[in-house]
Amino acid sequence: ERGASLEPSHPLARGPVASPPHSVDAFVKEFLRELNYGQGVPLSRSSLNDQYLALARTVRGYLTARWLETARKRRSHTERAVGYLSAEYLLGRQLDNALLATDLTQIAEDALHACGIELDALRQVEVEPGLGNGGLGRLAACFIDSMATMGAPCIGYGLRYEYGIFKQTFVDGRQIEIPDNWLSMGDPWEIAHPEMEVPVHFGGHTERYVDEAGRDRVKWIHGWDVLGIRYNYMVPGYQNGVVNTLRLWRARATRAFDLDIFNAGDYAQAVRSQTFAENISKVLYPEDSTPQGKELRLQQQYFFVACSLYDFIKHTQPTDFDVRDLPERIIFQLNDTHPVIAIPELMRLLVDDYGLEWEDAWGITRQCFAYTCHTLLPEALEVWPVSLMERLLPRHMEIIYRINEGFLDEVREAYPGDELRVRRMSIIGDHPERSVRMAHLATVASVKVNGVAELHSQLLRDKVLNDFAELWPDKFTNVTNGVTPRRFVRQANPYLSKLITDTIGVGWVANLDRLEELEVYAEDEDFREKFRAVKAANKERITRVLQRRDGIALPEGHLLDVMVKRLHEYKRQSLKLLHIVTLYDGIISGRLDPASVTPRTVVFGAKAAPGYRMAKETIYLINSAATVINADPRVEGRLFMAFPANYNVTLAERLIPAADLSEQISLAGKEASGTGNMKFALNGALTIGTDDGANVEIRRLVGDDNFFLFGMDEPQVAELQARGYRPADYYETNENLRSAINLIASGHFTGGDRDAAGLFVGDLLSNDAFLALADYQSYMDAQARVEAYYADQEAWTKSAILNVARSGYFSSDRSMRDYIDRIWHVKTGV
Ligand code: GPU
Repeated sequence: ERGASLEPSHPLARGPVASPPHSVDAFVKEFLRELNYGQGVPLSRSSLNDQYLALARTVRGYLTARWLETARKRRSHTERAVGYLSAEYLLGRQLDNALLATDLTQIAEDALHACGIELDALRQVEVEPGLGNGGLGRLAACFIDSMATMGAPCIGYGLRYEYGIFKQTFVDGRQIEIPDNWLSMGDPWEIAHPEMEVPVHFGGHTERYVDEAGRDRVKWIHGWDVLGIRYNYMVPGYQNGVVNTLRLWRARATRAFDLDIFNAGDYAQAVRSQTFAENISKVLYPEDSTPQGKELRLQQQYFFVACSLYDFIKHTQPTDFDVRDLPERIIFQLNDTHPVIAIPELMRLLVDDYGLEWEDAWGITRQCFAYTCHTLLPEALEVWPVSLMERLLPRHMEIIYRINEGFLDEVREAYPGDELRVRRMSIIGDHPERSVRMAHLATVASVKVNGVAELHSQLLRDKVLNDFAELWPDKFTNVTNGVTPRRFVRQANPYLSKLITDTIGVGWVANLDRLEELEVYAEDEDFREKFRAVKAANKERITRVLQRRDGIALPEGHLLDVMVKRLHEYKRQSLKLLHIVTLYDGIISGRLDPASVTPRTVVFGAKAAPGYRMAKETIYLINSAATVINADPRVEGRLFMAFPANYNVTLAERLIPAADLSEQISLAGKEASGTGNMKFALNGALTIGTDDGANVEIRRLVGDDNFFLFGMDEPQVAELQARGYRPADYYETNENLRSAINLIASGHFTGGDRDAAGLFVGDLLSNDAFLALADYQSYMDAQARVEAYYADQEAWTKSAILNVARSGYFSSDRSMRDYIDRIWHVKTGV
């Protein structure tokens, strides 16, 4: 057939070209084609990177056919979709996930083998896209994975940062940040569409005018603009043929902008202004749960949200689409307040561009958004100064004022004369400067507001957003977080996965409730032995990984105690350090017989925000203590500390399956949910934890006997703080605590330098905002229970198995089900 017959209606022009066949031969052919014609090298002269890129593109080819088919199906009906708006997606490596989703792992392994290449060697080449800080960004990645696996229509929208979360290294124990130039070797997973430019405007002023119909209208006279360039990433469902889309935006300078200046004769200025525009998607802000209020950050937020709304309306809907139907087509989920500027942006589109009446536009907008809050920390609640908003987004500021007017009228009507309440609830705050409270704006405009674990949602209703919950009780709901079992069990723990499949059969990977069927095997001695063998194999694997990656030599036969998460005072890495130092101090002072101490290796993984002093001091102290304790012969090898630098998703996948003990020790009422806690439980670690976040639900499900609870609960914390907390009281009355703190203060770990520990010790004794000293004894007691229980390996293994069997609830598939039933009401199975 001649090409001339390929009219737009021709099947070959309409549908996707078929996926390459699922066979080793076909895979080899595709791989060599990618190598020869994609990379431009013969196999015999190809580098490891060539081979990785060719492999990734080969796998991508298999995904593409499914992706086009999914998109075609989605276009053919008008079902509502989810637009997940998130400033962060902490994806982790893509290759294994794509292979697993398409069931190509074995075929790829054999095909590469035929070419004389080890798949494992190529896996190592992949640089993980670190487009997120921690839990919030990883959650977004788990959610889009689950939506694809459930066959639910979902587009993830976000930013394609040129530099992701910094790479951490240690120099003399101190954190040094290195830019994460993750794109430098080329990203084979992205599909760029540089021709599909989306214009985004900033600055300028607004003008009033009367339109042809005699109506008062507003025009935004822009100050400057940039273009949004679309990058697509495929999000494969697990072996179900569905491939959804993650759409990330990159900023590029407009040509007109450059030309104006260029024509004015200033070439250097033209290039500089280009850099200015492109800075918007340059780098991920590395602060986790503590926004810095930087102008560029607001630019990032508006940029990606403006691109996404425009894209959804103009590019994914039919040309005759009526914006009044928007609520039937989309629900935008706001991942924390970072994308909340989407609310006034949609109002602007509807009122200024589509000419809708304000009330009609507001009626539509109020149906299109739902808001997830991820924190209880007051310092994490985003506010933007009105002065900055007026300068950068003058029209949006006007719209926010008008939304606020209408809202406050509603409050006054519900609570006549209660002006104090009106001020508390206002979207505009006055102290310390006039600013927009993004959480209030989100709550006012959203269909639903949810917290991320039961306790968190309850505290949101009762404390942080209490006034709003009183006004609109039905708006508030809970959706407990979850994690994807594909990445965090099936891929990360192949040994456990095989044991599970051998025991209960296939099917659990996309239906994690089926882990319940393992419950009876906790009583089966033979199964317990196999389960221990899995843990032992995972420990051997992490030993190899840490040796190769960090030059760390883990001791053998230790209880593996792991604390991995961002470094934050509320998470209390300080308390973990006090525990280790107490044991060490006991040994070297002769109060504790080393032979009575359970051999234990404590692994830390944590990045500190570059400007967070206390967090960085804590890292330095942990590293210092590790150096001293690991080298001290008096310990007789029974304590070992490891702090591999640059904890990331890739390391998490290796470390978590090997852990015996999961440290979840935040101050009660501070950790919104936690998701690492779920990953550990699912991989058969026991948790030592406070009554905080999702720990509460983990403990309820796995049972008190299989969880080490310690510390105050949230009401007790509130009570102690109301009474007036004095950390020095605990120091003075607890001998072990005092001795451990004194040892740190003496400079024992810091080469005799007392000042080096000064900030840490000084704060603990005089401030201790997160009550580490108050929970210290309870924590030490719980750790003693851990030691005693670990001595009984049969009992420990039973508990570990029950942790796995009873944690199916924490699949992000279940979270998605809950979002769909309670908030989104979208159809699945497409
Ligand atoms: N979280 Br706010 C972040 O990772 N970054 C943030 O900026 C904010 C919250 C985390 C919570 O701290 C954690 O408890 C939760 O599990 C996670 O979001 C996902 O909901």
